[in-house]
Amino acid sequence: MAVLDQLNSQQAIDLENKYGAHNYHPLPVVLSRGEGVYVWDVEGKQYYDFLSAYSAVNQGHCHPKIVGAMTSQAQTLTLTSRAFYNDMLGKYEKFACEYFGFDKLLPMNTGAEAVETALKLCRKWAYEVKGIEENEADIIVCENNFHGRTTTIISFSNDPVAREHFGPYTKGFIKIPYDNVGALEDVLKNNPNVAGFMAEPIQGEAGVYVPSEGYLTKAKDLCEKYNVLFIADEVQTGIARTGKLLAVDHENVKPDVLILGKALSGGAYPVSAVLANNNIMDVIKPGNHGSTFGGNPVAAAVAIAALEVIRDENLAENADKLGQLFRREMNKYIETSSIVNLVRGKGLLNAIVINDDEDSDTAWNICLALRDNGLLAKPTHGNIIRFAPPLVMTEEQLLDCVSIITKTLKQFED
Ligand code: IF1
Repeated sequence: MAVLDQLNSQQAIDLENKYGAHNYHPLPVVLSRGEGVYVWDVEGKQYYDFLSAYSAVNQGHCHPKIVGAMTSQAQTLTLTSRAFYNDMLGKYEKFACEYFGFDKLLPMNTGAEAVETALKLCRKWAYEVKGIEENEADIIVCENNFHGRTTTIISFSNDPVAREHFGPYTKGFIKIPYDNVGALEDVLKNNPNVAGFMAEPIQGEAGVYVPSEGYLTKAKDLCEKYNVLFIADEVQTGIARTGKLLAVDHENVKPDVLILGKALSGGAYPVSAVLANNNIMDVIKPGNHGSTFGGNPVAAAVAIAALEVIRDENLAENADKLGQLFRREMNKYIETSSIVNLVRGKGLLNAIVINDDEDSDTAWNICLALRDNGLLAKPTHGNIIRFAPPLVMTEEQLLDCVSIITKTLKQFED
């Protein structure tokens, strides 16, 4: 078999099982093409993509403007490393800083790298600006968080599957319940060594938990009161996914440090970023931090195009409108459903809770049936199914998806 021979689905799955580390348990479908809201498997069957690569493909698969920018730059200059300047990085940094309203941007590649960058930035600011004793900085995080899979990040995870047997763990993190202002204030009041508070404005992997109205505002106010950096991890909720450019925009909250990834590139290329104002970002000096590919010319060209698409195609407004339609239509079904308890979310980041135990395989079986009916989604934890289609979806396509979802769920009704 030549390496690029066309495979059928089972052959592709067998190759991955034989030669690939088993660090995922994918839904059994083998995709070979994507365009807009659709993907096709190797046998040519078409599906609606209702996961968008966990909100990385907000602009739709293979968006021509993004692919065009990537192709053009890839034929010109792909990588210089940061040992030298290049003519794309400064343009991207200026564009993105003005786009999100910050003084500076530190370019990285993956979401986890950007989270690690934000944690290092927060600690250095704490020692050099706030004046916390060296190596004593604490950063507050939330229970049931998901910020990536590096050793430091899983050190403050409470997901045993992500955390166990990867010790020893990094110190300097305090966990509090999500959406609990009192718990945040208690820690801030009693711990002078807190450098920052990092949170997802909506907890994605935990099951699309939307916090109470005003939570982000109160959290930011407390951070200001106690001179602590508010770090918003918008890797999944950002880039128009929740119906605003950023999820924090629903409360007009400006984080001290903003973490972006995923749809910052429209899913075409690994691009992530940390944004902050000079009083914070200027603690970073040459040699403190970086990455071979961070800020490369292709990433810069792709990110500019991806952000222009979000703006020019009004994708935040579309996500807001279609998200309301989706929850309205799903709630009509839920009124008479024995299998779904509720639908929750903001914009086009939604989830349904299946009326079965956490460790049942009902949600998984529902996703297999959705696949057979032409729509791809995957459970988050246990009995919760996340629904996150590309933001370029039309109302007609969304209603088609709602009918596929409700028809499929009815197959599991008592
Ligand atoms: C996988 C989860 C989602 C993220 C937030 C940082 C990162 C992520 C809020 C790290 C990444 C991805 C990782 C991907 C599946 C997906 C995921 F299921 F893992 F938890 F979306 F909820 N902050 N989330 O959601 O970004 O390093 O991956 O670029 O690991 O399977 P990354």
